[in-house]
Amino acid sequence: MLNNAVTPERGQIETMAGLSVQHSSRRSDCGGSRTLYDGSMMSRRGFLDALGAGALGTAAPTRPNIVIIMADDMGFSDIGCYGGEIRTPNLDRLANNGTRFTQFYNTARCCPTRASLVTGLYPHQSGMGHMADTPRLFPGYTGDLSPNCVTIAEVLKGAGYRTYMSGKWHVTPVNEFKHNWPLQRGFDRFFGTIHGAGSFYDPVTLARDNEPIAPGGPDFFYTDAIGQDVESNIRSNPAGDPFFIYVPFTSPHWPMHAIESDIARYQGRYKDGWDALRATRHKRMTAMGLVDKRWTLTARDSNVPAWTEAPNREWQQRRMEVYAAMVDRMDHNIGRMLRALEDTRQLDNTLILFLADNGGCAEELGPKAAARHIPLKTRDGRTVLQGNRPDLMPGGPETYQSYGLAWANASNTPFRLYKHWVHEGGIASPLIAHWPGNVQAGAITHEPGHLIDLMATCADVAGAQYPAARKGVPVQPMEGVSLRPAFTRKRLNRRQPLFWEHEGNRAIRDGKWKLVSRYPGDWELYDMQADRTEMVNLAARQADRVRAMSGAWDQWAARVKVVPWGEVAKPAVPGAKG
Ligand SMILES: [Ca+2]
Repeated sequence: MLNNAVTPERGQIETMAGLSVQHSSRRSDCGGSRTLYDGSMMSRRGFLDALGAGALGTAAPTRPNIVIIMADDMGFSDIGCYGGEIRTPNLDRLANNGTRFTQFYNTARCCPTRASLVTGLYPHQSGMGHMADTPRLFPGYTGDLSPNCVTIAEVLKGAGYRTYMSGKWHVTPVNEFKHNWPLQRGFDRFFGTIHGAGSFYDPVTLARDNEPIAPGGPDFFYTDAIGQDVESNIRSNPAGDPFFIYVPFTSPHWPMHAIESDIARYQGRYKDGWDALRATRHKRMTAMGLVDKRWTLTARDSNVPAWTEAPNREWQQRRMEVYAAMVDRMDHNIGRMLRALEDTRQLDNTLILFLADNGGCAEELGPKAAARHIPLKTRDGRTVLQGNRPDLMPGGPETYQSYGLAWANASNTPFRLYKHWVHEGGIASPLIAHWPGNVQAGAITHEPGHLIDLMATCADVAGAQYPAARKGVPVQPMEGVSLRPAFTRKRLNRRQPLFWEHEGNRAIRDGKWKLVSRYPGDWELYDMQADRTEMVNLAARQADRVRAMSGAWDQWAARVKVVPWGEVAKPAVPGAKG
């Protein structure tokens, strides 16, 4: 068992920003970072740089820039290089010149994924066992980044990196306190939203650095604004200083908002419906080597009608057209970043990672979902007509709809279930790694990876030391391993299974075996080599394996402070919504 927290050890140095780093080559129990040079000294210099007190431009030129780009609520099969028909030439280019992971995992939901990504911990260890919007008194469910964790930005800043973020934060509650806003969590600059959802024309909680701001001119569109900010940061970064940029787009999370000229590109593209789409994507994914021929395509969700029997088919098509346009626009802005990297001659010295925060989202939006993120009026004064109403075509600022269950089912081809669940449809994500000369071009790796590995990967490639303490508070050891070996088709050095818990849904992945349950259901056991689409439950036939794996899950759950969902979901205040 891993320790939950490390205590300060001899040989630590307290940096000026409050992080303690170690002289020794002590590793985290799960692998941790390789120290390429004296991390403590570099950390000290990095913080001096960040404070403007050190010599600028002294960073070693070999340290790569790191850019992590994330989509929001996007299925495994949506982008072109993962079998989708959506036009994503820039992501496809990254895939052609980089490596695609077929078994990379997120944690099924916005807040837990973001917290796990930035801290290298399981969500509950970071305080984000559930959502920032529903804080609870349990330590793993405060809905706010814990004091005893560090972010990738804090770690890389300690190694002399410039740190930028453009996009959705969603790891601290929206209130008057800003203690866990990006600038208080290691970022030099921030543009984006603190909350988890919002209009693309008028996003709620928009901020620059530590101050709320209003959207720009009448043509403001959030996806473009994020791309513009990233481009600006790349072009204005001081020459010679390595940078870390975290780009969590909100696309294609609902509401289905897209620019009309983008939607037009997909007009009629979905006239054959979701059944044909699932079959076509599955065929393409199999031909690409992303999906094994032995895996059966899951059946259409039992709550989805056959396309030929579906009502409102014009409206249904439009929902998916808008969704595709949202992904298309995100890709367009990724192209803008790539051009900026090329223009500044940094593309070859930049590790780019692209992933999604959870699988396709089956949530249907009702007409009365009053919420912080839904504007009452458009910026030009029209009433916003919220909810999935077939009499209203989505896309414009006066609409507030989702693409719904049937299309999410297609997004997650060939898997079953969705965002929220930890079956493959909820947690399987594309992961593209691009770094010329360091990541094999045009390759596919089947090594399982997880969000917890991104901290270890960043620390590894940056030569940064993961600290033992932050502001005098011991920091938990990171949980993941560096993905770097898989960049050149080597095995990862993982010595622990991977684990999940979200809203009572549970899973453990150990080698080829996955034990998974859908709350409040029983454990199901799958052989992921033979059956990654989770069609043949082997639990009854392999009771010993179920017992051993469920026991390991129980130990993990106790260690990372998982609380039974029935307890968590009880109203925090009598009478409040649970
Ligand atoms: Ca999400």
